[in-house]
Amino acid sequence: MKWRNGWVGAAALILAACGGDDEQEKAQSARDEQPATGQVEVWRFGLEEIEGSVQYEYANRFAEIISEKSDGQVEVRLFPYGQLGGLTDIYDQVQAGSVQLAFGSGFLGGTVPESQLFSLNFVLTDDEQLNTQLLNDERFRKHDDLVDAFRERNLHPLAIVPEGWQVWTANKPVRKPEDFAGLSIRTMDNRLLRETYSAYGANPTTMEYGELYSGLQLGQLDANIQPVFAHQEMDFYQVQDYMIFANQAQFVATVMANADWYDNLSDDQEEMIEEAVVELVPYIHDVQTRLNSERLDIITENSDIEIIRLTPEERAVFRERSLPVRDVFVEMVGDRGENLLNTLLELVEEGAPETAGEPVPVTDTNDSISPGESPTQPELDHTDNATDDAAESRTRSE
Ligand code: 6CS
Repeated sequence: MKWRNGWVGAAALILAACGGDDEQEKAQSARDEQPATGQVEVWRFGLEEIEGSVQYEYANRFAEIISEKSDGQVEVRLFPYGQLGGLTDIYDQVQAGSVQLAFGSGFLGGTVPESQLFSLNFVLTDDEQLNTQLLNDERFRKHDDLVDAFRERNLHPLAIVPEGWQVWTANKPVRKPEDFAGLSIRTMDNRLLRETYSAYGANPTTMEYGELYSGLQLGQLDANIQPVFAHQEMDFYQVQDYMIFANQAQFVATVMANADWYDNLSDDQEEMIEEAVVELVPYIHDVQTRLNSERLDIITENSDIEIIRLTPEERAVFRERSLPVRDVFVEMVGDRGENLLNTLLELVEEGAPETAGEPVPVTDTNDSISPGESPTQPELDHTDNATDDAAESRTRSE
């Protein structure tokens, strides 16, 4: 299905216009879906992405695992992007409990400000596989400050899902901050991203995901930031001339549950969910690397888009510009955010996940991890990324 007409945005507006009554109807219909004794229980899972995406593949496998573990007593029903309205409509609905589970990424910053941590650039390592492990290390994934940040908004965080590098596209080449001058770049709706791209010299502009193709096509925007699979899936690459790999950040989404709903699950059900999200850590890493690589092939076969890969020296210039934004993050979200940032930086420096689910090996090819094998210590080389950051921490100015 192609989304270039931006009708998701229209659907979002219509849903938003329906307001509270609509929310109540959805909550009622969700209650109606719950079983009488002996019937199948339905868990509704809202996605920020369409079928064929990383989030869809994750949720689909999650549904299979839950069905198996519950002997068919629980059906996880997926609601791909557009079916529940726009991005913030999804978050509203999981907070209200009309949807029990949902993904939340960049736009979630308005609901859970601490989640903007995942938007900071040059915090993680250059190794995607290691990043997936670090983010799902229990010392981070179950950190009290992360859990509290979500629970304060009636949400409960379950898993952290990196979906690949955030890759820039633009209608002119970008190799240094000066090249961003005058470029209107679309960011997801959070202040951290706006601060970051202002620091890079661009003009950040927020726009709903479903309206983005039109925004690029009509020239309202000059540049975009997405993982490769999304540039292809949503046709964005067709209206851009350059694709720039700076490896400055992963696209990171969280899987979250309505907190009241989660608290009322049986111990067995909570355990099923925990086992599923642990099993999905290596699974989704494999899926995202495969999807992003396959979709890059499609993009290069079907277009003349020029691929630019920044050199370490070029990346270092952007990294330097990104560092003060860490202080903005801490100013915005306070001690909780600072603790989380420092925990993540410490894990990055340590580079050895304690419990990213099953022990996760680092393979030679660096493109596949699987459960059940002993982890090996990776040779870390974060010369221009984050190893030097734990010492530097966020408080360079202190
Ligand atoms: O840019 C966005 O708004 C969306 N991009 C992706 C890859 N997933 C969801 C997110 O909302």
